[in-house]
Amino acid sequence: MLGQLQNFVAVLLLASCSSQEFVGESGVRQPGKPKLPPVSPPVELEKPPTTNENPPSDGVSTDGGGLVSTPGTPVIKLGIGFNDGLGYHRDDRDFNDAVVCFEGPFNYDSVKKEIYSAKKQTVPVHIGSISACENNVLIKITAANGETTVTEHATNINKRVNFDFSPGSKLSVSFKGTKKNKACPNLPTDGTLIHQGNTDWIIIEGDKCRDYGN
Ligand SMILES: [Ca+2]
Repeated sequence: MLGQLQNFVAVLLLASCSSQEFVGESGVRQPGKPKLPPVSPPVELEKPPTTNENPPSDGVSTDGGGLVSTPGTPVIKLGIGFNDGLGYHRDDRDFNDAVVCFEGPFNYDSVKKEIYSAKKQTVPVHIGSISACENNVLIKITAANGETTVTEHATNINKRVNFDFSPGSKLSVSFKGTKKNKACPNLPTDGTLIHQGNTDWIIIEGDKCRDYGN
């Protein structure tokens, strides 16, 4: 009886052994490798969610409200150039007679000509002019709660001035003529403000500061 049991166990062991060998052999003989590709897609599937996280930080331009405080908002350089010779027969329209340039995490809507600060920050703003005509620039910063500060500077100070921005605050730049000559016959010197959205007088550009001129 014991002998029979030993034989039975031995048969079981053999069967088990040959079964493993058979699996092993079949794995070698059969072109089992095509089964590998289906294994890798799950790895690729992990990538799309990572990619989907990018669009939110992609919001360089504001979506109208502009009250975006996305931590990922990239630093942009903006140059606001003023051309004071509108109407002058030799007007070069170089938009470099006065400039306001700065950089930081801002959202700029190039259609609405609106600029919003993406975060709380202090930004050195370059204010300059080397025109024969003279003008001031008004820097208006409107916080998300409506609180507004306006400061006025002669553009020919040619230096950087620090401005404080709160998250979502809006920057509005206007120029005001103070002294004209024949090269800027239409520059209003009666206190009229020329806002940054007025493309006859002003250009707003990325990565360009026209801090040169005549
Ligand atoms: Ca000019």
